[in-house]
Amino acid sequence: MISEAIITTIKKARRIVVFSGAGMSAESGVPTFRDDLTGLWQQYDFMKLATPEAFKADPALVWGWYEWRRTRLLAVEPNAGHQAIARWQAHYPLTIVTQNVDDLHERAGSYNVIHIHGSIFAPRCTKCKTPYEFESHYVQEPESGRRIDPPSCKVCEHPVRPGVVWFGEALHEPDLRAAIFAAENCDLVIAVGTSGVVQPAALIPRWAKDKGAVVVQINPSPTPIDEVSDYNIRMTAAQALPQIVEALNLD
Ligand code: BV8
Ligand code: ZN
Repeated sequence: MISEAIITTIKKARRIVVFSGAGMSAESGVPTFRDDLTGLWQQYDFMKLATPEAFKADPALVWGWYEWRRTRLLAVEPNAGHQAIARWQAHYPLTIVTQNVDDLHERAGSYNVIHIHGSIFAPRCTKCKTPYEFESHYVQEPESGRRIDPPSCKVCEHPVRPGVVWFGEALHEPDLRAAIFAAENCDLVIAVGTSGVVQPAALIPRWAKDKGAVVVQINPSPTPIDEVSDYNIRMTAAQALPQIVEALNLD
């Protein structure tokens, strides 16, 4: 049960930031990065695979991994946590800053989602940056995964790359600025489903706190965000968020 003190604090908020990580999508059946990589990628460390070096060394392995993740994402649905946030956003000024490269917030009905680590649905040319359009039909990649040569750009023939921010790459400046602006101008941050490890994203709750916001964390496990959070709800996203939105008596 979420305490009355937390609900009262949330009810007072007028400018809200929801900062989500992989745990937000876990109850939709999307493995978090803490879960072991499976299939072809079992023997790889996510941190080494999600890098420009890995793509340069073996583009087919990395592109195959993203296609495996993308096609599996097309087969899952937003969970009750995504839906609760979308309902909340229909009544309050609420900005979503997500580290997730999936589109589950949008598919639940949320809008203006800031993807600070990019999107798996927005590949682009490695050379001229032209966005690449996926074929409309898709075949879900086999469980075991496979190497797939990245497609070539339709404009300049160079290889296409996933539209995500890899480790060692700078975040897309406009997205980072929008996220910082939202954090520094809100009065409540809900940090949900993030291990609070990846920088600079993990600083978002701190930036908000430094400007006077209240920080509420939703995560079954402790994280470094515990150090800045005013309240910790030790529940999952799909358990806690519907309870919070229910208590707001929105409709
Ligand atoms: C940068 C897109 C500088 C890709 C991602 C050494 C060398 C190089 C860089 C570094 C280095 N040391 C530090 C760095 C910086 C590095 C970094 O932070 N490394 C850390 C990990 C040591 N950061 C970077 O490289 C960033 N760029 O610093 O650039 C620069 C500047 C100028 C010029 C050049 C460079 C870029 C980082 C972005 C990496 N890309 N994603 C892809 O998806 O393939 S990060 C990726 O991993 C996710 O986006 C996410 O951010 C992160 C995983 O974190 P979480 O989302 O928190 O997920 P996780 O699985 O970790 O945790 C899940 C949590 O949910 C857990 O706490 C769990 O308890 C909880 N949970 C589980 N189930 C539920 C739940 N909670 C609620 N409900 C549930 N049901
Ligand atoms: Zn090109």
